Amino acid sequence: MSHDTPGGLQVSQGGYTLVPETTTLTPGEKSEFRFRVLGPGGAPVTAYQVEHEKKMHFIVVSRDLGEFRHLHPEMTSGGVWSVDLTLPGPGAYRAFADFAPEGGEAMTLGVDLQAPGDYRPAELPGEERTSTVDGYEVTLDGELLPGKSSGVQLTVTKDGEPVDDLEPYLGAYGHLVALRAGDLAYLHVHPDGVPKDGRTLPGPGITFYAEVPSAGDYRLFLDFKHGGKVHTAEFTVRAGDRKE
Ligand SMILES: [Cu+2]
Repeated sequence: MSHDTPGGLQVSQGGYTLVPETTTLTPGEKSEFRFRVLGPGGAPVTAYQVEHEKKMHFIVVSRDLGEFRHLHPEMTSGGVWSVDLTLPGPGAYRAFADFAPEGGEAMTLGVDLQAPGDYRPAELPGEERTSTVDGYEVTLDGELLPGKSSGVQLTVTKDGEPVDDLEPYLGAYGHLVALRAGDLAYLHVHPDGVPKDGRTLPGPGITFYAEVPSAGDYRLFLDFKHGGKVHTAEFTVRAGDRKE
């Protein structure tokens, strides 16, 4: 893993540029969002590597980190990616394209989106290690250590019982996105183990390895699949608080 600028902070990086057809959307209205990635020669990239079962992961968050969407656009002709997108309310949003061009390195490009209207940004919730979503309770254990890879474990329960039959989602039992509060730096987090590797159980625990670039607050979004549906649990974790 490289140690230069974190992902997601730039719209253009290493010769690749994220080009949305529009950056202003009507709040609360579903629209087709289209974008391209232009390569070093200026032509749209049409060949991508599959990562976590998809060629393109598209994440949209509100700038206050209160809203999170993890979408998988379809590639249409000419390297144009298309996805149905609803920005739930007025405000400023950040969209991330997480991909690896064929023959190139994985990268995450980011661009601002706007939904006009009055809004009040929400405060980032304080550190919280338990998240409730769709009747599931998810607990996060472990620390994020600045500049160091560290393991965090998420444990899923429902009605007080451990959930031990998680369903594979994007080639793992969970998919975790971590964003730094303040600038929305986008961090790659890697699951430990994959389904059917002979050692990775389908819950209730899911282990990830993350390396955060600095001390501070991070918002974590865990997607997991159970009962045929994808659920997203959200956490605030403060990195660098504890002495080693
Ligand atoms: Cu994805």
